[in-house]
Formats: sequence, structure tokens, C-alpha cells
Amino acid sequence: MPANLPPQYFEAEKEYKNAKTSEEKIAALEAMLAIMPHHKGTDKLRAALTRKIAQIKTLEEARRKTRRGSIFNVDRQGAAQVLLVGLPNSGKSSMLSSLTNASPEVADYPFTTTIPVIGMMAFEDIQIQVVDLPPLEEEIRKLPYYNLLRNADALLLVVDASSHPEDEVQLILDMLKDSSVTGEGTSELKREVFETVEIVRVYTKIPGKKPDMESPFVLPRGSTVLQLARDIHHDFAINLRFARIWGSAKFDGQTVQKDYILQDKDIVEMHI
Ligand SMILES: Nc1nc2c(ncn2[C@@H]2O[C@H](COP(=O)(O)OP(=O)(O)OP(=O)(O)O)[C@@H](O)[C@H]2O)c(=O)[nH]1
Ligand SMILES: [Mg+2]
Repeated sequence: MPANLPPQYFEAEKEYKNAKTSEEKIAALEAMLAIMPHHKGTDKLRAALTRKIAQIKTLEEARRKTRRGSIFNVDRQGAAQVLLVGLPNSGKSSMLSSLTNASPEVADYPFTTTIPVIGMMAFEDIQIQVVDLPPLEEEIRKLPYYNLLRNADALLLVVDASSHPEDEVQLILDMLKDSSVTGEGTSELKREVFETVEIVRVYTKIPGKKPDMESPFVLPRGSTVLQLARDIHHDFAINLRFARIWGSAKFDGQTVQKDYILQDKDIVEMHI
């Protein structure tokens, strides 16, 4: 059903586009809502504008708070922090619900998400934190949002594959097409996330005993045996003589030195 909006609506919309402050924006949006006729054809637009007002208010409040209390101060949990970034209505919240057990609000209108929503993504034997964010647009740019982006291990750019794909996001598009709704490709995506955050899992074993395969140590890719030893215990690092490796070494149980670079899923036996 067509919305049949009166000319005054478009004047208010123009005011909204030119508005500089949050107060001006809210006033213009409220004017648009007041002018808009009430019928089925305007339901979606009405909902979108109402959400937009709520979002501006939430973000305005966030801006007033100190950085410490900011909604964008998301404590890291798990082996890595990955953020879902994208334009309004691109499917970020759907992605969070397919990767994790979180149940963010998903809706077919923009500006549904107004504050970060956290989920934990299980990848094999580790947990990666995935954070669904409010959509990327003008309002959010004034907030400590970018601090969060800078400090994350990876950003997962979520794009609407049915819109205008750009060459540079082609790869991401291929990966995301219909992944959110059907769950298809979710396991590949989890692996992509794992690869992107550049971490390795290593398992430790005590000489003469079976390795502990339950809870790996998580280290940045490129970490050495010595760095693992430091993570285990301060004394370990000081007293470390050599290690034996199962996995990436040429043969099982090979003796390596402290500067040996560990690979994902290596089993390490420390000798002190
Ligand atoms: N066909 C299709 N629809 C999808 C897919 N992912 C999400 N949607 C739909 O797109 C709409 C928006 O999804 P959301 O997950 O709420 O999008 P969002 O990016 O979190 O939106 P905001 O929080 O408003 O920025 C919903 O109606 C979803 O059902 C997908 O892969 N395929
Ligand atoms: Mg959302």
C-alpha cells in the first residue's frame, strides 16, 4: 500500500537531514510522525521513525555518561572479541543469534539494536565473544564506538547481500549470503572468525602423562614455547630448558627450543 505522504512530511524530512544536534533531529522526526497519515501503508515507516527517535535518545544518554559507564565499554570475555558491524537492517542481530546462544531482537525494520548485545560463540574447544552492535551511521560516530572497534580482535562486516554489492565486500558477501537465516555456512563462518582473530590453541602435557585436551591455552599466532611457559607460570619461564612437541613438529615428541613458534593444536611438554 503506498504511503501517500503530504508535502509537509518531506519538508520535515529535509529539516531532519539538515539537523545538527540530537534535539533538532528528534524534533524533526517527531514532526514527520505527526504529519504522517495513519494507515497500513505508513506502519513500517512509523515504526522505523519511532525506533530512530529511541536510538538517538539512547545514544545521547550514552554520550552524556563517562567513558567508564559507556554502553560501548564492553568487557572482553573468552579467547577473542569479535564485533558485528554493518548498516541498519543488514542482519547483524540475526548473525549473532546463529553464531551464539544469545537472543537479540531481530526485526524487519532498521535501528532495532540500540545497545551492544553479547554472545559467546563456541568454536571447537574455545569460546569467542561476539558482540552485536547498533547500526553504523552518523549518530554513532560521535560515541566511544570507535574505541571499541579499535580494541577488538576482529570485525565481522555484515552486509545485506540483496542490496548493491561492492567489489571489496564480495568475499564477505559470498560468505554471508543467507547464512543468518538458514544457519547454512555457520560452521565455515565460525572457522573464518577463528582464522581472523589470529590465535592458536595449545595443549600441555606433563612428562609420562596424557595431554590435557579439555582446556587449551590460547595465545596470539606466532607465540613461542617461552611465551606459553610465561602464561603457565612465572617460574616455568625462568626454569624452562626445552620442550617436546606433538603436532607441528617434524616428528611426534620432537625436542624444540624456547623460541620454537607454536601452531594451532600443538601439544607441548615442558621440561624444566
Ligand atoms: N533473506 C534474509 N533475510 C535476513 C537475513 N539475515 C537477516 N535477515 C532479515 O533482515 C531483517 C533485519 O535483520 P536484523 O538481524 O534485525 O538486522 P540488524 O543488522 O541487526 O538491524 P539493526 O539492529 O536495525 O541495525 C530481519 O527481518 C531478518 O529476518 C538473511 O541472511 N537472509
Ligand atoms: Mg540488530
